[in-house]
This record gives sequence, structure tokens and C-alpha cells, in this order.
Amino acid sequence: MISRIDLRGSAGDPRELLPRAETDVSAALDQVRPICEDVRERGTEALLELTERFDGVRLSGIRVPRAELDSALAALDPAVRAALEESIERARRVHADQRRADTTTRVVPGGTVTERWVPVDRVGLYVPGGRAAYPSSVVMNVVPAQEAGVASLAVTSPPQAEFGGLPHPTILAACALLGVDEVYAVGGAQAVAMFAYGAGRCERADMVTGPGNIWVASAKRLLKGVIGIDAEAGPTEIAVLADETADPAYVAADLVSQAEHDVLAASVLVTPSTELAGKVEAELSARVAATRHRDRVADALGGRQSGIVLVDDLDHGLAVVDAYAAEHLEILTADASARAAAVRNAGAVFVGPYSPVSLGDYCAGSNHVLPTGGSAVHTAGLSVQTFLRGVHVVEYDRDALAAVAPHVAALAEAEDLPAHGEAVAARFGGGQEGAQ
Ligand code: HSO
Ligand code: ZN
Repeated sequence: MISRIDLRGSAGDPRELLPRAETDVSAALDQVRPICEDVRERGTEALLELTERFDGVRLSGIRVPRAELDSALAALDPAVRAALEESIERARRVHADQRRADTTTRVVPGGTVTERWVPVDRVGLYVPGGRAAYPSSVVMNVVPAQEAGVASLAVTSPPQAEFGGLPHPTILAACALLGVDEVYAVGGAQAVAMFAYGAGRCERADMVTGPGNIWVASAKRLLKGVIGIDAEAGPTEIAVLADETADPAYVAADLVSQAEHDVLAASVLVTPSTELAGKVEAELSARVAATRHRDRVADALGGRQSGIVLVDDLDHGLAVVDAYAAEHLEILTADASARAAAVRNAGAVFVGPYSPVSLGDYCAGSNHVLPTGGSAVHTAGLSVQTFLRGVHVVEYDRDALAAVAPHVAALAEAEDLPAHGEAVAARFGGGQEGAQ
């Protein structure tokens, strides 16, 4: 089952000892390139043909009619509807607080720089179908975009033969609840190309976000630049930093919860307590045997990306989890808040026994689209900020420009770009090099 990795007394790099699952996105580029080209050249026709080829569904059009969204919402289980509404409401509260006010800095008298936060105009959101059809991820992508003020938002999700060629009904219902009525039944690399180039009724978007399979990730990598993208999402990860005060049942339950996503999911316990390690192993055996997706969970926990890591003490443990930079990090120690405050690298931190990762997946108000694969060292999760651009607006008056003109001239000369200096000099009757 889950392996033990003993780092006690070792100062080695934990990143090498805790290998991560890898998916080779670049290997798919050659297959994805002609698909994207086809969509660019032939638009809707190409999308309909590719959908038939890859999804086995012959659509009459790519857009999901509004009536289908309404009927999916009407048919939604009331308990799921109430839960989605709660999730949306909490996420809205947190993300509304992320909005930024413009700032104006008076650099010198008569010279200001304003940073104006401008939302991206149009965003396309990719929602996977099949096993990973998560309405909660629709919430986590749409809410920050809406709170950022994105005016035009479209969702796409692969058509499912079992649902009459429509995307998964809970995805459609979540769109309806969120007030998104532009929804397409297109999946895979062709969906990313649809947003990048536009096709028929779908206008091109400025940015595409959302998780997806290897084809989607590969198309995002290929078309990045043509269209803005969010981070490439890898398999989910949970790290738990725990001491002997942690309840082994909670630790085991949380490790299993994220292992349920994928055989490549990583579940990692970091602890100085061999006693806790033993109890968690026992709890895991019982839980894995009883859980619905036991095969997948057992594969994930037994994979080389998962393990119970023994450390010298909690300071050592903190260094290990910081180096690992997990997508989700739980702190289950006696002094959990203080420990959590010292964490540098994690997508999101869950503090104390009553803040499990699955709360954050659905209903904490926090975002669950988080950096994986160690990218938490440089990247944050999805937020209002993802959909905003800080545009500098520069306004100097004559005196303020005159005062700094010699510095501009000196730097322009140092870079052998004299026309730069002359553009300033021209405002003060200055001549042009070489002019008569
Ligand atoms: N834990 C996943 C998100 C998710 N969980 C969706 C349940 N549904 C990645 O953060
Ligand atoms: Zn999850």
C-alpha cells in the first residue's frame, strides 16, 4: 500500500525523494496541431466533423440551446442545487473581496502613474466531460471571472452520447445557476481552437481557462499567445503536515479523498511521529477497502507519487512541505495556526482539524483551481486577479517632463537609441541629430 519514506537525519532535496506523476503534454503537440489548424480554416464545419470523430456524436450545431440549460436546472436534484447555491454564494463573498481599486501614484509634482485594473473582455471556460465532469469546477472558474467584471463568458464541454449529445446535465445546470447562457457542446483540443480563433456563432475569446485532458493541455500550450491561458493543471495533490496530536482517522480520510480523483493523484503525509504513521496506515487499510472507488484510490496511494514521509521534527517537516509545494497542504498540529503562518509554498493551506481539503473543494469560499506539480513556488490559484490586467496610465505635465528630460536622454544615448531622447527634446525646441 502506501510506502514510507524516511527523511530523518537527511538534508537531501525532498523533491527528488517524492517524485511527481508526469504527463507528457508536448508528445501530443503533433496530433493537436492539425486539429487546431482545421478549426482555424474551416470553423464550425471542422468542429462538427471532429466532434463526430472524437466524441461519436453528430451535432446539428455547436451551441447548446438556452432551453436545455433551463431544463437541466429544473431537473437538478434539489439538494445538489442548494449545495451549488451555497458554494456560489461563499465563493462570491471571497472573490468579491479580491477586487482591486485603481491606484494613482504621484511620482513627482505634475507626474502621475495610475494603475488601472481592467478585466479581460471575453473568456472561454473549458469543462471536462466523463469522469471529471465537476459542476464545482464551473463555479470555481466562473465566479472569479464574473467578480473581475469579465463581460463575455462562454463555457464549453464535450457532448456526451448518453445525454443525447449534450454536455453533462449538472454542468448545464451549474451554468444556468451562474447566469452563463453561452454554452457549447465541444470538447478536446478543438474546443481550445474554437476559443482561440472563433468559429461560427462562437466569437474568439481573449483567454481560455479550465482543466482538461492531455489534448486540451496540449492545445493550450500550442495556442498560448494566440489566446491567454491559465496554468496547466496536473493530477491533484494533498500533503498533510501532522504531529502526534492529529486524529489518524481524519488524516486517512483526507488522504483518501484526493486519491479518489485519479490513479496519478498524490497523497503525502509528513510527520515526525512514527506512532501517527502507524495509526494512519491502519486507518488507510480499513478506509480503502470500504471506499467506492477503492481500485483507483489504492493505485493512487500505492503509486510512487504518494507516501508517508518521516521527518525529524515539525521544523524539518515544514521545510519538506515547503520544498514539495503541494497543491493542497493541511496542517494538523498542536499549534496549527502558527505553523500555517510559516508556510511559504502551497496552492492553498487548510488549518486545523475542521478545515479538510474537501471543504475547500466545494464550500469554503476559497478557489479549488490551484497550482499543481510544484508550480506553487511561483504561481497562485485562480482568482479575480487571473482575469485582470493592471494597465499603467502615465500623465506628466510640461515641467515634470522637462525636469527628467536629461535622464531620458542619457539612458537613450547609453542604449544607442537617440530617437528616444529626441522625442522628449522635440517638446522643448530641441534639435534632431543630423538635421539641418
Ligand atoms: N480537488 C480538486 C477539485 C475538485 N474536487 C473538484 C472535487 N471536485 C482539485 O483541487
Ligand atoms: Zn477534490
